[in-house]
Amino acid sequence: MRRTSVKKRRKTDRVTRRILVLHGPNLNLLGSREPDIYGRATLEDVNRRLTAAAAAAGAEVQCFQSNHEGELVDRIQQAGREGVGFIVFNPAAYTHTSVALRDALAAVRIPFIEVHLSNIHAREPFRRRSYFSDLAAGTICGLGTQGYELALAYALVRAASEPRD
Ligand code: CA2
Repeated sequence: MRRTSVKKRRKTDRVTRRILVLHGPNLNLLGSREPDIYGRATLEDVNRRLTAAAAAAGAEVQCFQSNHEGELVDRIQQAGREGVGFIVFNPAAYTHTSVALRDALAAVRIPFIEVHLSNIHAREPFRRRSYFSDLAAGTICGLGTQGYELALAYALVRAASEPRD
């Protein structure tokens, strides 16, 4: 007789339907300066759209922005403890500098997409180097705020293929 084993979900198991959207330094200024590079939508607009799209798909999105590297590290570690299943991350300027954030993501082993509003390959040469791209499930850049929505859509498709808690 074939036995089907039903794995019970533990509190610490990853739940892809719980998604963290992380924004790095200066992204709180979105919509107020440099609209030619970063667009006119505010961070609040972006977060509102993502929260609504996730809710419509039965998922939960938490959004967090910080200008401080350590706070972002702490938030990633917290996500590891909370069983967050997927991270959508725009590390902003830390993309090009932060071993600490890279190590935090590697430690929690939560799959993530790296998002950039601008096309970092079409700007200054120092923006081409990322400390995250090789760890990421994928990267999206140059598509403005739509990049976040596409990343979320990917996370939701992944969630749909996983068993419900
Ligand atoms: O294109 C992106 O999303 C970036 O991650 C944005 C970072 C930049 O350092 C990266 O190279 C690419 C800068 C975020 C600054 O955000 C602002 C938004 C509005 C006004 C001023 C800054």
